[in-house]
Amino acid sequence: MSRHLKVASAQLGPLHLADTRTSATARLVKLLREAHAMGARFVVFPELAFTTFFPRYWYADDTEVDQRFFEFTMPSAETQPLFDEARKLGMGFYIGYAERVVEQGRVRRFNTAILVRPDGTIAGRYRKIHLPGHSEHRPQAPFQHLEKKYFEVGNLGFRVWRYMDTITGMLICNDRRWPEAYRVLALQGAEIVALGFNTPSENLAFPEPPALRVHHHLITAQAMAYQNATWLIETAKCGFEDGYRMFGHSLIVAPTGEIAAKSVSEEDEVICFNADIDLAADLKRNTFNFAAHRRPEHYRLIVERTGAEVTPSDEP
Ligand code: CDT
Repeated sequence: MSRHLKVASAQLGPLHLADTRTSATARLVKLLREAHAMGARFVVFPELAFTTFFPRYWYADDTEVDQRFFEFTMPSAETQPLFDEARKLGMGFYIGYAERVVEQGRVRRFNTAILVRPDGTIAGRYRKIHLPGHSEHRPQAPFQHLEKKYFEVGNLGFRVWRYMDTITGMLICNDRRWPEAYRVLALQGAEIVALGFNTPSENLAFPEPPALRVHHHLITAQAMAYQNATWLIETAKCGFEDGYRMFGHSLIVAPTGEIAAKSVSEEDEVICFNADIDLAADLKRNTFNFAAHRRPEHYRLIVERTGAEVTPSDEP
């Protein structure tokens, strides 16, 4: 008999600077209940789900940033109601937040996601590895993308966990543009990849039609799910946050590369699908039977070289 898990993506509309963690948590609890009413047992919430997408703002003072946006503990008094409600409903969830920790006597800040079991305990933690944007203030730009200022590169690698009778891995936002991240999860047997995102509708680096940005989001999601034979749940925080727009298009993608469900708004919205976790079995036994077909001896450059170098062959 094949395994099924009813999964949901709980998209958040905008969170403004004036919004509190308490009000964000109340919205997350409402979405959790909605997902439960739809029959879902696992819910994926967005990246940095308790605050506005603050890397768009320059703050010189770390203490202010810590107080406004970073979580010193998870859960905290303000975020605890989400954990309590999930435990009451017997639901697992993924959620992203700005994590401030002291490790070996040093303050460290990460863009983090956790996987929480239906009993409220934390099964896994992932700290974002691909940090987009810049670290210096660009006062001329319409907004900032300061992930390289506010966060360190994650130090926990790409991992998967036994979770709700599946093998589940986590990624965060920009990771979805990098095939290497998914492949490392797939090589550990990932059956589900959960990912939250905040993607500005406008490209800071060069002019790009907003529709093309959505297109890139969709084609990467479909390709990554198929090429790695995993279910993929990608959840947006979106809409106009204090006037800065981010797109929605939260997704549940099957291992076949088909979009099983997609959000239609840029507001709080739940989408849900009863995922057949074993749908990937044929792909994993055949087309993407890694053991039979991968040729890592020819992939060495992937780990030996970071940036592209023009190195044409002298041989015909
Ligand atoms: N949050 C995050 O990582 N956002 C980035 C924006 C980069 S613009 C190409 C993303 O990849 O969606």
